[in-house]
Amino acid sequence: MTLQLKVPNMACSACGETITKAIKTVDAAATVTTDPKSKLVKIETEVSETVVRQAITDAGYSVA
Ligand SMILES: [Cu+2]
Repeated sequence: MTLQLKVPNMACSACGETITKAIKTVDAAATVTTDPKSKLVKIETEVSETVVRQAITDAGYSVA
């Protein structure tokens, strides 16, 4: 499944890396693309959106 989430407080590519790592802790096989300009995070994953949202939140970011 492909998810597209907006993370307004992803300010730079380092934030994107932190978010990518957080998602990979819940799904090591996930493909994550982050764009700090558009604040969009695209995730190709087998886990549920709820789990991905929780991982991002736990890393200190908010999902719109
Ligand atoms: Cu940053």
